[in-house]
Amino acid sequence: MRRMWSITRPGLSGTELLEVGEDHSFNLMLGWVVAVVESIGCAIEYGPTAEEDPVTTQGPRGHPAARGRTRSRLVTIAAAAVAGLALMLSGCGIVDTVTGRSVSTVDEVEFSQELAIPPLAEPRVDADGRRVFELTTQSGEREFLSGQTTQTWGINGDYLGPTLRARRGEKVAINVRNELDEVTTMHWHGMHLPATADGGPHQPINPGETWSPEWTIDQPAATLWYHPHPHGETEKHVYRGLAGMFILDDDVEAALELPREYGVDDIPVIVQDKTFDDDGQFTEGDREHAGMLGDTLLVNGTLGPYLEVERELTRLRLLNGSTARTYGFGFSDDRQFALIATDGGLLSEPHDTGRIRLSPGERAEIVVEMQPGERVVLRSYPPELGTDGSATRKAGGEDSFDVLELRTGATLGDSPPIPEVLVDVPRLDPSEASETRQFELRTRTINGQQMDMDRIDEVVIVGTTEIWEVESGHGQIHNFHIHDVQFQVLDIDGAPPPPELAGWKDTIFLPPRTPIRLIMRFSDYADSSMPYMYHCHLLWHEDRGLMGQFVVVEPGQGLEQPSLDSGRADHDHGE
Ligand SMILES: [Cu+2]
Repeated sequence: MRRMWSITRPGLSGTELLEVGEDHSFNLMLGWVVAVVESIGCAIEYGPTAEEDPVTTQGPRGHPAARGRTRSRLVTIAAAAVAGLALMLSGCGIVDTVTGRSVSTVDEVEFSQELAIPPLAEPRVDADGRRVFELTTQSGEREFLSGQTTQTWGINGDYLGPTLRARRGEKVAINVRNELDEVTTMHWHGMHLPATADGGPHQPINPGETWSPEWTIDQPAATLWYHPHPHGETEKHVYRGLAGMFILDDDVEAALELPREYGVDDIPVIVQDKTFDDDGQFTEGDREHAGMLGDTLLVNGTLGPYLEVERELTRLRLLNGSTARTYGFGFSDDRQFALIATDGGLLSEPHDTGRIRLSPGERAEIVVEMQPGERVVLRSYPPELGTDGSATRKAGGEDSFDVLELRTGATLGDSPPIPEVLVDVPRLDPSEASETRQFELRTRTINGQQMDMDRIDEVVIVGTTEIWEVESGHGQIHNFHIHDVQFQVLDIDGAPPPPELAGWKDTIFLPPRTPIRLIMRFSDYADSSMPYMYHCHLLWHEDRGLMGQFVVVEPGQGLEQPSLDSGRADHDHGE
């Protein structure tokens, strides 16, 4: 039996490889070596086999990663000692050592736990008509693995947080209390709102304190989410469990015949990858190009989940809540499904497809049809990353996972067919753009600069439309998230966007060296003293400096120096 779940770590550290990997010629050379070796058909297995290590028979739930790595290091040393000979004779050992190994949990997951549905938060309505939510960040523990207790963070609980829900036109107020021992923040990802309410690094919440932003919901129905955004620490805070879904409703969506009974035929699906150590704790710090890639999935915090489907049509609100991993979602029998919404809301019409790629932070609402007496698995197939050679493997581009099993009983409730037309998505007109800006992402920088809390990178005039050209300027993947606005994709390397990228988006995947033009309108909330963020949503990249700041100002308004120092922790980007 092959070890299917453990990532063989390279001999170099992730950081060292990242620096080497920045050199395109090295990547080309590596790609060439890999191609040659793969054409020879080498297959040296590293790590223990099931016969050698009984722990591995636990499949993807056993998490023998640490032992596998120890052995990998021994093998690495041995391989290095005979490097010259190995290269001449086969090359296999060296190549496998340098490039890592893909992960697959396909057909390995026991779907033994019912999918947890995050509870709907129950806000009170105050005298001013505001819907008031109470959130508390806290540490906790949970038994993900049978017999082992994992230390976690959560919101109003031990892991993840409740689903917030509000309607267009409503005023929301959210009290976020921080019961952690360190500074955090809470960002409303995808929300159009004042910069002071955004929950970025300039709104720190000190331990024991409460932060209380409020704003009026003024955007279409959508699947948004919330998560911390502390300067340099976002990866850790999200990875440990601080995140939740934020569903927006409106009259337009409500008038459509779509599945919308929460937890029945409208299901949140928050997908996160983890690696557990021998003690059942989340491992932190073992990173490849994209960041930390785990070998085990949690869905809504459930390991090995199944869902008892009750109706013919089920709406899945997919959220990639992972820190680094990009997924290629589809079903185990390759059935088609209807993509109905992306980050910022419904598409103009359903898009029938068999795959949807989601990079960290992206969402997709899909509707899947089931027959009575069926089982089908939501799977992540190797995502199309556009990378070459080893960069693909290092970014998780060869990995596949069984995510969630959908089961039906002997009968199913009726569902009306999905409407053929959904909503009007008015196209923003590039001829109306008053500004075009370029953003080139590299290993540690955007446009050659690392994030600086005290530097405003871009100044936008309120009420204007802009075009932002974003591109990964080297051989690795990134993505790009803009706070405050939903954007549209004008073109990708000059070509019009495919249907899945034709709707409202706030986060977009960036394949290597592929220019993507986005268009967006900054309609209101001018505030020259408080910036919004734009950044790579691969959270390790963000923490390392792939982030910048923009302010939205009134025409002719001067740029005030933001008062940015309250609660700010010193942070080293790791030069
Ligand atoms: Cu990045």
